[in-house]
Amino acid sequence: TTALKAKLFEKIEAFRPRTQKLNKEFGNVVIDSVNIGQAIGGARDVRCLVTDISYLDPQEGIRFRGKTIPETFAALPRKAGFEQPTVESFFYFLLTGDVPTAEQALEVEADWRSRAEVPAYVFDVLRAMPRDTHPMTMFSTAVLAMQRESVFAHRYAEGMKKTDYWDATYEDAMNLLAKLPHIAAYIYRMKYKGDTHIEPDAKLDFGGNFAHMMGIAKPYDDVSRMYFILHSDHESGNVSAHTTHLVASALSDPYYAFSAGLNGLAGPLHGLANQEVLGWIQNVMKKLGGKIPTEEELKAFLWDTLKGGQVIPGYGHAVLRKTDPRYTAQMEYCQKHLPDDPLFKLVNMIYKVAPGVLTEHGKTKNPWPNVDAQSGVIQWYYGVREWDFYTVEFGVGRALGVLANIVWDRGLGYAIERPKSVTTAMLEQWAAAG
Ligand code: FAM
Repeated sequence: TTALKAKLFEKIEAFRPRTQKLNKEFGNVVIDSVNIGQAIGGARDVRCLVTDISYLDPQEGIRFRGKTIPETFAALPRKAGFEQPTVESFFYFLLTGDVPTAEQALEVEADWRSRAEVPAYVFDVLRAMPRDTHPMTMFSTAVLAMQRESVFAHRYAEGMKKTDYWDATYEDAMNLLAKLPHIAAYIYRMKYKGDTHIEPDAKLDFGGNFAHMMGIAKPYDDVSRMYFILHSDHESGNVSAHTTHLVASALSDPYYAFSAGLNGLAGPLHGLANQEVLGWIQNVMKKLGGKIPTEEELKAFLWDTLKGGQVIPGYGHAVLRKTDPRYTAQMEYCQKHLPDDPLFKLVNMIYKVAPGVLTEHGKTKNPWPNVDAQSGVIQWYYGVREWDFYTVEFGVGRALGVLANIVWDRGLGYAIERPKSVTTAMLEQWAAAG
């Protein structure tokens, strides 16, 4: 067993009594009520999920384990020559709540390295799919195809004790995470780079190896580290996290659960928005014959989109009510590394114009940008111009959060999820009764 696993075991053991006490002694304490608007409107704001891994404040944005994004990046150790912390150090932090030492982060690196080999049949499965299949479909299929490797499923079939569920889930989560950069990069090179696969380099960390297998030079390794960390977790209620949690609650193993979560991430209102942002911008430029629009022209395009009944991708959020700090972190990266990039300038111009247009339009509760409004610019700049791939990268990052969450779900013994539904006639009766 590794030091990380031993520490996690200690943490889970120490935590369990808190959850058990709340459930047994305070189970009846009311923390929210639900109205008709919420029942019809996607359970918005209903407090009925628990996670200690991240918390999303509507004004401030995400905190990972109590730390804001700048605090997280400042706290984590860096390897010599890296501008960004490693994904491994971040995962240690996300899983345990403790900032790792440089040595502890290296142990995660070694652990993932030992689990990194992707079974050959995964590539066969990918190769059997039509090349114009969306890369998210390929990514999710590759994850699902590996379900036969599940330690959880095998041990469950052998009669594993409930208190060991977290252990088997942890093994699956670590095995999966270790393989995701290779699978994602393989899909990229197969689909878009003339089917030229680049073998992983065992010396490299998660982000560095991903950049290497994508075939993109420095500083794309640091870009990847930052990107994966920023996209990791956004508390429990978003579609990808909630889906992963829901499916895992049936004791479906992490392969089933994460594949399902990816399918949710593939929706245009969720993770696909980052590809939609680039598509929207390119469309604007095409209509202007390749020219960068003026603010007035941009305004007109925003209104055209809204009048056409479409959403402005990358703007609005179900919980956030201010500019997403994940947007800000990426904007600051751009200001430092690509201040004169025309696409970055255009995205900044949208930031100047879109909130006013959306406010005047008057529908959205949040006219400010989310993470997806900025992430594509960075990818584009470093040469990843096939924007339908962006959500796959989001998915690699999101795996860190959702898999850490389901390890803890099993550690704390969360129940199978089963909310109650009602009929429209019941809602009408309650409505009439006031
Ligand atoms: N452009 C146009 N209309 C918008 C809008 C936008 N960017 N954001 C919200 N609205 C509309 C929304 O469609 C709804 O209209 P109807 O009343 O006609 O149904 C109305 O404003 C009220 O919506 P809301 O309460 O402000 O937002 P929701 O909580 O229902 O939805 C989002 C949240 C994110 C789905 C929504 O803002 C949206 O569609 N944004 C564009 C897509 C996007 O960027 N998604 C990525 C979100 C991101 F953080 C992520 O998951 N990666």
